[in-house]
Amino acid sequence: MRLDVVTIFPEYLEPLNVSLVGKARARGQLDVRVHDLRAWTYDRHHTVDDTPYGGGPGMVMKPEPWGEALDEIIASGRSASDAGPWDGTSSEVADSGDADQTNLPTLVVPTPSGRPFTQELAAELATKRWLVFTPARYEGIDRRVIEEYGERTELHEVSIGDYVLAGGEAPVLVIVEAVARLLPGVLGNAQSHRDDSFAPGSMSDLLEGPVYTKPPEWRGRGIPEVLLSGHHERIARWRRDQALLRTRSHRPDLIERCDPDTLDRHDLAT
Ligand code: 6GU
Repeated sequence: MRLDVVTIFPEYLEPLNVSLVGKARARGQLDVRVHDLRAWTYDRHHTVDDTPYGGGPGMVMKPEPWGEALDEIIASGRSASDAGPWDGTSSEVADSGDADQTNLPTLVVPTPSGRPFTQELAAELATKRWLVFTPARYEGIDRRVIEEYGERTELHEVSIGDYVLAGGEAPVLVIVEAVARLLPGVLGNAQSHRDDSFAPGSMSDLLEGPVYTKPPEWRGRGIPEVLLSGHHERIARWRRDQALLRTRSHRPDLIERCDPDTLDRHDLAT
């Protein structure tokens, strides 16, 4: 998968060199390209923002640098091989130069007014061969940029939660990590995300309960007896009860929303 990020703070994306995403890059599973938006400005001060039409506080990011940056990045993908390895399940055809979307990226626009980023959207983005992220500072990007590229490409405006950050760079790190770990071969063990909290069809969308490892006693605290019992059925039941209790305490909304058929008699008694 190819990932491009256009930002006025390229150094904010340095963590993409580390850990899971860094290793996926080193293995050639991810082709990450970070671009400085100011490379597409031509005045002495490399201006990327201006005052909002209609007045009000803050600044708005000017459309021209974004338009030139996105045009150039999109044009760089006009030959299909530029997007790196692909598993062959989708059409990878020679560039015909016409308006088909074969070699166009999916744009991801981080914004607090976007649709909520969920595991489901992460899984959808993980099926794409090319994502382009446009993290903004200030009060956001001139709307005409979103309109223009929303007509030319698939585009998702995405929020990572109900709080306000100073810019979209941290959300890009969040989204890229959530997507990268779903790519085939990136996580060591294909089972490791099967039971994730929020994974579709996992422990019926409950939060995960507590976990323990050696030593068997630490600062006078032991391990729940059942985990030492070797009784797999009782262990599974205990884990489910713990997941239910934790979900009821931290995320009662998930229990309200869940399919009642996924709860058994024991669940209802917990
Ligand atoms: Cl995607 N951007 C900003 N600036 N703030 C946010 C956000 C995004 N998601 C939640 N808060």
